Amino acid sequence: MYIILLGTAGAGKSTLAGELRSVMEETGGNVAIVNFDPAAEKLPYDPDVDVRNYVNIEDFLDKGLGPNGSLVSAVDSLINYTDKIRNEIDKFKPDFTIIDTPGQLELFSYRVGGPLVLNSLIYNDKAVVIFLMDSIFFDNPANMVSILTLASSVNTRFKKPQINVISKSDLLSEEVVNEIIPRLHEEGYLESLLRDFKELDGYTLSLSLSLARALYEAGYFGHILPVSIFNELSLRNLYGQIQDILTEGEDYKVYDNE
Ligand SMILES: Nc1nc2c(ncn2[C@@H]2O[C@H](COP(=O)(O)OP(=O)(O)OP(=O)(O)O)[C@@H](O)[C@H]2O)c(=O)[nH]1
Ligand SMILES: [Mg+2]
Repeated sequence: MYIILLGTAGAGKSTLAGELRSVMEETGGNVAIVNFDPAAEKLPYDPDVDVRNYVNIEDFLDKGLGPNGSLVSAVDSLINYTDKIRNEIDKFKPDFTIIDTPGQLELFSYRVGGPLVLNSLIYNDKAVVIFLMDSIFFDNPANMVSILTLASSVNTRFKKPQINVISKSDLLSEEVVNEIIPRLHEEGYLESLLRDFKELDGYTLSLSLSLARALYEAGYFGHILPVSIFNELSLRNLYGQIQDILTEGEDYKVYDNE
């Protein structure tokens, strides 16, 4: 079973990969981590499987591509190695495999290559997407709409069960944690925040209101979970939600939009 960590650059994916593995292994599970970032330089964990052993970002840079184009091409080229990578993962016989992806989110939210490669790797196995929404986006309601719209875009690409995590939640104010986040799923709440927020020009307000309405109408507020690596309970809550979706009780298909 796969846990795919996705999110904007610096949202905390790699750090969460290592911390989540520790919490998951406390209960006796066997967890493998795959570094899926061909351009990663330093990782805060020791990867069990590493795509840097299959593609070399320098080869793409040498062909004259810039750093962003090189990463896109390097990830696309992983399609040639997904069988080998899966075999390598299977040798660990993991209960769960965490995939740590690059922060260049366009790979997974707008292009076809990223989802294609990951779906080829996952093949017939179950998978959950953890989308990390950096806490910096929760400073005002227009930014909340932007990041939730991006989360919904990832969801339409992958069509997998998805938990939207607010990462680095230790950096949020108490008001946001205790009063705003718990109410986000209430129909119309985000729109009321937008109307009360006086700093938006007319165009931004009108566009944000329409997007917020569309998110509610699509029923997009299922799982939003604040998580901090400094709060072990939040990591255990995340693990609990992953288990609910992948292993326990409720039918996996309930979350599967396919
Ligand atoms: N305060 C706080 N900082 C965090 C938390 N999680 C990660 N960070 C910090 O956020 C920064 C970025 O973390 P990474 O794990 O490298 O983020 P990433 O999403 O893997 O970044 P890219 O791979 O470059 O996209 C690091 O300085 C981490 O120490 C958290 O829960 N709280
Ligand atoms: Mg990273």
